[in-house]
Amino acid sequence: MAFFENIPEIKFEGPASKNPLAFKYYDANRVIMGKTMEEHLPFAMAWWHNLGANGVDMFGRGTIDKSFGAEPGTMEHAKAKVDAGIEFMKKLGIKYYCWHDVDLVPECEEDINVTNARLDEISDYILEKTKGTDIKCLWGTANMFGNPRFMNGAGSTNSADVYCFAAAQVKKALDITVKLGGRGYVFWGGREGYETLLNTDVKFEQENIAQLMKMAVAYGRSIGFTGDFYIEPKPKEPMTHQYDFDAATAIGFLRQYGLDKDFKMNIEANHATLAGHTFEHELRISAMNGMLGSVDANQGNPMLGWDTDEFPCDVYSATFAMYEVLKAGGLTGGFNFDSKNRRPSNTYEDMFLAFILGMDTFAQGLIKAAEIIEDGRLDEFKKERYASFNEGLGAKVRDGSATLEELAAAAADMKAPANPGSGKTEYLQSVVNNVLFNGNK
Ligand code: XLS
Ligand code: CA
Ligand code: CA
Repeated sequence: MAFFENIPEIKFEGPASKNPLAFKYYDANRVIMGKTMEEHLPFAMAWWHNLGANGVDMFGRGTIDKSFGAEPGTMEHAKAKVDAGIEFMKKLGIKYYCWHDVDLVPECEEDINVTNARLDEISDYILEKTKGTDIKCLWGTANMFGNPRFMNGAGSTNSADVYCFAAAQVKKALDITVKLGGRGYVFWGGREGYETLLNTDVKFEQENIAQLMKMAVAYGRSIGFTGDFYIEPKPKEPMTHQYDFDAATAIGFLRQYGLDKDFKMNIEANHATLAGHTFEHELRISAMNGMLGSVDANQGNPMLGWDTDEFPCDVYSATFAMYEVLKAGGLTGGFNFDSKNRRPSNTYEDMFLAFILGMDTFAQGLIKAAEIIEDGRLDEFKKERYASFNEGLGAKVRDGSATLEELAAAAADMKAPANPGSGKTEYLQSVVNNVLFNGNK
């Protein structure tokens, strides 16, 4: 059964096309810096938003019909979502998908064994339906934030019983990730944080989270999971204080508990901006620590202070992000559209238009980031800017042989340093604009 009968296969038609159901920039086979666009941009569909989110918000009911002809909450509906998802991905040429356990099947509140049996059944069904295609899992995760049992946290809970359920969900989600050939496994600490220190032992909670992650690594490796574990940082929402505030915080945590060899970052653009950073900042911090794994591709809304998960349309942001990704040599994961249609964009066609927007935005970002690198002016300026560390005392600082005494003696000789030189922010911004709009008359 086809769900999107009126939607054709989405093809590349080029920037001059006015066809809404065509790519203007994403040309899967176009080669940029030695790789095809498809290789640079392993796009993924987020099961929860695309097949689940129906437009419900704090103030109103759903506006978008995601029943796909079946009764929500049934296995029939779970299977209809698989069918719809595969048809959707095929029409867009998307090869990956991401999921939480409870996006795949309805959870049985009374008995986790029933939920687990449903996960076995749906993963068999996904494998059967994707056989002969190149559609695969990018990453899986356990939803350890929605169920009321996690109200005080999952790995950070005060209850050892709840902790067992968190562990059981992680174990099962890892089984299914491996079964579906996933590249990665995500920990997003939705409830791993606190509201008030008056009731919270932060050290105790963080140690328990680390222990859950250690057990996950041990188990994952024992069942043949060779991919990366990811932490997905987010500073707030739902908790007031979330432990994985940003990449720097999460990387410090992983190093402290000896988890840094198995974990990388899954950087979400909207979470970066909630933390008061740019998307590219979070990518840079991850990459320079050897921990850039995967990306949740979306954007926030600067007018609103929460996690709006909008489809990315900001070409500047995508360009700066792709500059970081290209400099880092690419992702081991992919670009998961953790993005949802706006509530009034409530047709099936809107689902496709949103992905076309997101894929074209990242394609434009890739094209322009490669042009910035090939242009060379930014890299050249940066190299020059630090040139005083190439020789003399600067070089001794870099190789670790300088002492505080000799630097102080040099300062005494100099009496005052020469002006360190202009940072040239405005010039560099104009270079970026020049590259971005070099086709304009
Ligand atoms: C929520 C997060 C979540 C993770 C996976 O803000 O983005 O969806 O990506 O649990
Ligand atoms: Ca996310
Ligand atoms: Ca988000």
